[in-house]
Amino acid sequence: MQMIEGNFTDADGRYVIVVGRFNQFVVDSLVEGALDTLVRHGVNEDNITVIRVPGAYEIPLAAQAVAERGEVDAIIALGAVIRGSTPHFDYVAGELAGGLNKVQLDTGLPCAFGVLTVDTIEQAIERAGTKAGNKGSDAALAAIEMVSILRQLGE
Ligand code: INI
Repeated sequence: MQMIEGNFTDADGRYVIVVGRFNQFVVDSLVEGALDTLVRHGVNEDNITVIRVPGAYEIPLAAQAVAERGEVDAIIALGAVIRGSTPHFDYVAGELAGGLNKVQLDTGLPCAFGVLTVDTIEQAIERAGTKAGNKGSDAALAAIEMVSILRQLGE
């Protein structure tokens, strides 16, 4: 039997964090978590780029531009989409998830999904470095793992 899984010991790739600035109070903690996780797993700070876009809706287009330019091993998408009293949430979150997945499938570049899609600000805060962990950190780990897996698969 052959088992292929990612490891976290040779995280020396080039990472781009694409972050939607909307709900910045929460999002800044996600960025902090992602940066901390990348660096503590051995990624050189010089190999990390942070791109700030207006909101989550803009993330896929920026991610696509990054992927097409090359010279990157993974993208980490961060943001916070918080439900309001109108259907706006569904459009933003839906287009974000579909668009980001399209980028990773079209280009073969791992795009980790670290965008909170929650009903309340409290739920967002819980997931941005308080009692439910830090989804920015989780997304960074997923990115490191996918880089490792794709390398083993010869990509
Ligand atoms: N963008 C977010 O990242 N989170 C939100 O909660 C949000 N809400 O609720 O409106 C949001 N909207 C902005 C959107 O992402 C675009 O920036 C905007 O529509 C301009 O294209």
